[in-house]
Amino acid sequence: MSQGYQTQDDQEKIFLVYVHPDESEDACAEAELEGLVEAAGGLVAGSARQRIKKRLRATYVGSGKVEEIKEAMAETGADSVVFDCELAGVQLKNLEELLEKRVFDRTQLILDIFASRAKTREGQLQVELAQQTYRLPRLMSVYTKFERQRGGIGMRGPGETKLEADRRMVKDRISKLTAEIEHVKKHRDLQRASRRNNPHSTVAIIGYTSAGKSTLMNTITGSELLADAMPFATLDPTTRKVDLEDGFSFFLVDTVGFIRKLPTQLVAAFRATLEETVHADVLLHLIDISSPDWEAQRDAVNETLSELAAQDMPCVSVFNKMDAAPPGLSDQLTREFEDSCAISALHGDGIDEMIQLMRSKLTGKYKMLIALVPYDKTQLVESAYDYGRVIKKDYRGEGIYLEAELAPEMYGKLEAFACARED
Ligand SMILES: Nc1nc2c(ncn2[C@@H]2O[C@H](COP(=O)(O)OP(=O)(O)OP(=O)(O)O)[C@@H](O)[C@H]2O)c(=O)[nH]1
Ligand SMILES: [Mg+2]
Repeated sequence: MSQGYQTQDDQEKIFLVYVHPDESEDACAEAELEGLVEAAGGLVAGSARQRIKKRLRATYVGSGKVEEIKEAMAETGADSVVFDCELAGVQLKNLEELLEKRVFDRTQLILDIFASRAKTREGQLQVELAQQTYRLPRLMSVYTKFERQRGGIGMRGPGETKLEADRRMVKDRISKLTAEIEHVKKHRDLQRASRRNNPHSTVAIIGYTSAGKSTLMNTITGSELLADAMPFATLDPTTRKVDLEDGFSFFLVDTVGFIRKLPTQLVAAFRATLEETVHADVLLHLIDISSPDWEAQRDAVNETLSELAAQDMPCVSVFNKMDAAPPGLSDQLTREFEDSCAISALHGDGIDEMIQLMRSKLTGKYKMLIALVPYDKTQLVESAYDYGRVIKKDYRGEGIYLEAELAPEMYGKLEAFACARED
């Protein structure tokens, strides 16, 4: 549990309602929702399951089910109820009236976790944008309920004007946030461009939340980022430079965790952050094979990658937590899947092989250059060692003869001096 100071007594008791159309998603979806509730500091009071074939406009689930949920909530002493879906404003309002408890949906739960975790200005802006975007179409229902509860002189009948004013306020706030995020994004683009001028490759660690991304980052770089079993421990992408013993260097980026059906508002708001992923040269997709749901989790990550149009990027599948996985599974998977390896980020096993595989993916992008570089550009020849592999270097009267495999950016800088291969 994240909030160590809370006792069981003051934790909010939350009742969970699962609404999947078929059984195939149950295990993954249910474990995930429980994890999210815990990450938000709540206590699971109980749960109900409804196979939803057709959502009802008024209450999402049928009236019989609403009654059943109400009874179960009374029995378990639940304070509130979360539905594992996205509810419309009118559904939230009706369900709250019928159940006489606070009702929220999966998106609100995730937004709540993000809001309490966001540390940097960028993270906070992104979460607020997602929250305001979620709020806008639901404003009316919030107000009708609010007004009815408070009542009293000066509070009666909000009327269209107040509602409209509130909508306008939220819209203004959304435009302001969007502009600020755009500003942050420009800064980020500049940073990325300056990294490009200094063309080490960028490797992004991606994966389902709690797959072990921050742990891997810590193991490789010796940093001390927060690594925790709770979902969404990492919200802000962190970049570190890694210098290997043989002189090869690259940037490693730790990213926000993905989950099943990441709410669209969050994908939109976190686009700037997630774009860090898209601009990487290679992805390390971490898959926690100690989880029985690893396949569904892997698919969820791939779906989000598609949304970002990043599904065809060079990618290594890294089966993590092999120390805690069923015996034999990691061997079987690495045999079955191309460009894959198995590691234990926690204990450091398999990391060297993973780096080799990652480098081979990078060198696939390298270009062969044969050049005669003038002596006033000696510095460029020296940098070639950092950004690729130098095969031959020879000091000649006319300049430095160079044969090397280079990252595209470095190739670009030396291309002007290309010459024919000597025999
Ligand atoms: N047994 C085992 N546990 C691991 C391994 N790698 C990570 N863990 C544990 O898994 C939990 C989650 O690790 P994190 O590194 O925070 O995961 P993450 O992918 O960064 O998670 P988010 O930032 O929330 O997306 C922690 O409790 C780690 O100690 C591993 O190789 N073996
Ligand atoms: Mg993390």
